[in-house]
This record gives sequence, structure tokens and C-alpha cells, in this order.
Amino acid sequence: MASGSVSDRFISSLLVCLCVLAVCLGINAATLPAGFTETRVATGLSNPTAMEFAPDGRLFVCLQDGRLRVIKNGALLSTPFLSLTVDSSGERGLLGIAFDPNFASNNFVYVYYTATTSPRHNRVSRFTANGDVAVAGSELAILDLENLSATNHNGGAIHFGPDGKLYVAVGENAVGSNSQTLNNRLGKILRINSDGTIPTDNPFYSTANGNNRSIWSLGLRNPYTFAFQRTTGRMFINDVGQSTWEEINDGIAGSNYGWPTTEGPTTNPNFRAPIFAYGRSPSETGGCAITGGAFYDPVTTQFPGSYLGKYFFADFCSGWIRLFDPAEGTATGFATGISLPVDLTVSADGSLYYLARGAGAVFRIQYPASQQPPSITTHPSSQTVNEGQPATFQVIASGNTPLSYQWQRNTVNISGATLPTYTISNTTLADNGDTFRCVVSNAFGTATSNEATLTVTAPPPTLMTEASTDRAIAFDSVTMIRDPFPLNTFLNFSSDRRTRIIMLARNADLLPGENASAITAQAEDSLLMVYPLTVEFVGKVPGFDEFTQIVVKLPESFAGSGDVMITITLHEKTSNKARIKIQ
Ligand SMILES: [Ca+2]
Repeated sequence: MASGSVSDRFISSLLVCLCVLAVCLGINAATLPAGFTETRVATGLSNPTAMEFAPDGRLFVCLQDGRLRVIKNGALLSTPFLSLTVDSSGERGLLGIAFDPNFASNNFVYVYYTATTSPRHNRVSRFTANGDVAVAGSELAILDLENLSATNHNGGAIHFGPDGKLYVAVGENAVGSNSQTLNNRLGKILRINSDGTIPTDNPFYSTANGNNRSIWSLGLRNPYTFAFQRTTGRMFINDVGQSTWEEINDGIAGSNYGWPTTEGPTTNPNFRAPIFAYGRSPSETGGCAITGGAFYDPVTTQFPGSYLGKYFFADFCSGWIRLFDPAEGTATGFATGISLPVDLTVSADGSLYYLARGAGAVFRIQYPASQQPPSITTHPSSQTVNEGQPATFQVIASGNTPLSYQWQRNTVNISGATLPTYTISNTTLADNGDTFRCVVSNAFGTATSNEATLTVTAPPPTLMTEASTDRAIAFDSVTMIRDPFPLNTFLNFSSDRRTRIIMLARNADLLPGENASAITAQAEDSLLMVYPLTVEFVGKVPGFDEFTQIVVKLPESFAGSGDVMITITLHEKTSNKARIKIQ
């Protein structure tokens, strides 16, 4: 699959010896992240090249020698679905498989293989399934490619796209110039209808001739594997490099990926650079042949949520599977110690399968439900309470027990707040606007809840009255004598000589930056006439912090006598009515 220097690697006798040794020693298990487990699904698969799930859940595995094997209900069926006569020299052979989008009704299965007819060439044929075997004589060749010379760089992956078209990855047959011409189909991704005809909306339909109108993208060297993302239809093409770079390319119609002019990252405007590339070393992150790619986008998500939308890719030589994050453009490690991975696929139940050529086996990687990190099922709710009332926030989380909880206020841990609920027993205005969230942890990870906001509202201001009456506790601001008050007094040295009254209030605290204008006041006489009052001073009563003194001027246009009822308004909240007697 392979790059120039290692192109024949998997057929070298040395490698065969190593593989046999690995199998004999049982060196099969990959090293996986914590929480993941691995099961060997099937073994005894001699020189496998590719695999694909049938829509009914059976797993079909291509063997290079032409046999298409079926794994059904966890068992490798002894009778192959197909036993094709193929040329399996070098990297030739049975290399790809796809199921018709309407497989459930038409039973069509497509394969890519090297035909033995002379001259040798690669072919895509359609077969009709009858249960677990192909109907004898059902082969219909839908694509016969150019004659081959070298035995390597055949490509071979085939998949149906979200548009119902069959995409075919073809290598350049070790002739770099093939990749840049529209005069043959080597070194390309092709796009054809399921009957082999060519869609008229192909990007080079009007510029290429004949069968070459099937060309969908070019400039590829050996695209051994590619994948579509189930939910978005996005396509990634894995192009095996020669001596420097392995590529993941964004599959976009009409693109030229640069081979052989460029390999790996490029700024050449004529080419579409890979969205990710890796070199030869170190072996932990480097390799020599990208062979396998699968989006983690299953019908049922089994792995932790952080895997969703990521892309697994494997390297044949380094024996690892890494995880590419398309959003970030970066890759991280996932599995190591795999013997010659050649294909990856994600099943509907969210397991990752890999095909290990060296082990002759299919493995399934799972994330058992018994090892679930926390997941927030009910987030804390925002709350509005009156000052002084309690406020309680609650989070509900699933996941393996024991779960531990740590509440945060404004993203800072609250000391001792380690229960599923957090209560502030006596809220203050200082709590207003603070946010509260909870970090839930267990042995397998953490989850942070949404933030809930606490809104603390002040109760309405209260004018102080004598017990059990509405008579205000009020004083002449000059004489400190209580009511009844004269409307004017010569003792007041203001120009109007209007009497000023000190009233006392609770819950009338000004916020920082506010002054007396924050409070408005009015008087209402016995005829329900309303008179605005001028608020001249607001301040704390020294030594009695809970009380606010408010100085108002008696109503300017009020000329009568008798009682008036005073109210004050602060922060849109209006107080009780307090009675003041006027002489
Ligand atoms: Ca390239």
C-alpha cells in the first residue's frame, strides 16, 4: 500500500516471518486509552486488505487472494461470499468492497480487484448476494481501468457517497505523471453511477474525454483508503506518500492534490494541500503508509462525547491508530501496537474495528458502558430570590459511581461545596449576578454543568411607622420635634422656609454610585391629590446601619392641613404609605 521504499513491505519474507512470530507470540492486543477494551472478532484472515459492514451488520473482509469473507454474528463463516480469480502479485488483488445504498432490496455488492485478463488491470464489479454467498454468474463489470505495469499503487477503496454515487480510489501505478493528467484514471478519485455510467455533473465531464469523465479529483499517489462522514457527507482521502509525507486530504470535487509535483503540505495555489500530514518519525506520530480512516460519527455513540466528529486514521508501518480533530487540525494518539493495520471502520453501535494484516484478524475496540464518565443530565437552574431568602442549586449527573461534586461560584471552587446541591441560606445583594456551576468527576472523567445565575432582588423600602399604626416615625429636621408639622417654619433658613421632615426607612440602601436622586417621594392628601416631594438627603443613621434617614421637603403646592400619606420609591419598588400630620 505502501510508499516507494516500503512498497513491497507486506510481501517481504522478512515481514511475513515477523508477522508469523507476532501471531505465535500472541502479540495482538493493542495498547488503548484507559477505559477502552479490545476484542478479537475473527482470525485466520490471510493477507486481508479491506473490510466493510453490510447494512444488516455482517462484516465483509477482502483477502488479497480474491476471497471475500463474511463475519456474521461474531463468527467467520467458512464459506467465502466470493472467491474471485485475481492477480495478487505485489499490492494487487481484491482491494475494496462497498454495498449498494439499496442493498436491502437489490442485494448488490461491489468489489475492486485486479483482473487476470490480459493485459492486467483493476476492475470494479457488481455481484448479487443471496444470503451469505454471491449468486453464481451474477458478476457485472462496471469499471475496467487502465492496463497496469507495476504491481504497486493500485488504490482500491470504494464507497458510496451521500449522493448515491460510487467513489473509486485509484493509485497511479507507480507512474507519477498519471496523477496529473485527465487522459487516464490512474492517481484519481473516480465518481460513477452504480451501473458504471458517468454522472454528467462530474467536475471534468466537459473537459475530459470518454471514460476519463469519471475523474472526480486528481493528483493522488496511492489513495488506499478514504471515508465519508455519515452525518455530513464530508470525505477524507488518505493518500500514501512516497518518502516524506502521509496525507489526509479534504475530498472536494475537482481538487488536484498535487502529486507528483508536491508531497505533503504545500502553498502552491494550483493544488489543494492536505488538511493533515505526518512524516516518517518519530514512530509515535510518524509512519510510512496511511492505511485506514474512519469518522467517529456512528448511529449510536459509544465512545466518550469528545470522540464525536473526530477521524481515526492508521499507519501501516508504525502500527498505530491516531485521532484527527478536523476542527483543530491536530491529531492525538489513540492505539499502538497493532500489527500492520490496513483498514478502519466504525460500526453502527459505535465500536471501532480495525483490520490487522499482520495478525490476519479483525479487532473491535469498545468503550464499555460500565466505564462511563460523568454526564450532566439536569443542569442547575437560574434563580431569582429576595434578599435574605435562601437559594439552592442542584445538579444531576449520570456515570459510574462514585461521583464527586465541586460547586463553583464565578468559576472558582467554593470551599466545602461538594454535594449534588448547593445552598446559600441567606442571600445578599452582593450575591446578585453571580454564576454557579458544578464540576462532576469520577474515575473516567469530568463534566461541568451549565452556569446558573443567581438574581437577588431587594425587598421594597419600608417607611418606619409606630407599632400597629401607619403614623410615620418622622421628625422636623431642624427642631427634631415630631408631628404635627407646620408647612413653613422660620427656623428653616432655606429661602422657601418650607419645613423639612426626616423619615426613617428600611431596605432603602443606595447602591454604590447612587445619590439621593435614586429615591423619589410623594405625598397624597385626603382628597387623593398627589404632590411630589423633593428628596434632599439620604443617608445612614449613624450607629444604626439598618436604617436609612430620608429628608423630604413638605409639598410645595400643598396649602391645606390635615394628614398626608407619604410613599417613597427606590429601584422601582414603592414603600408602604406612612401618615404625616400637617398643622
Ligand atoms: Ca498531496
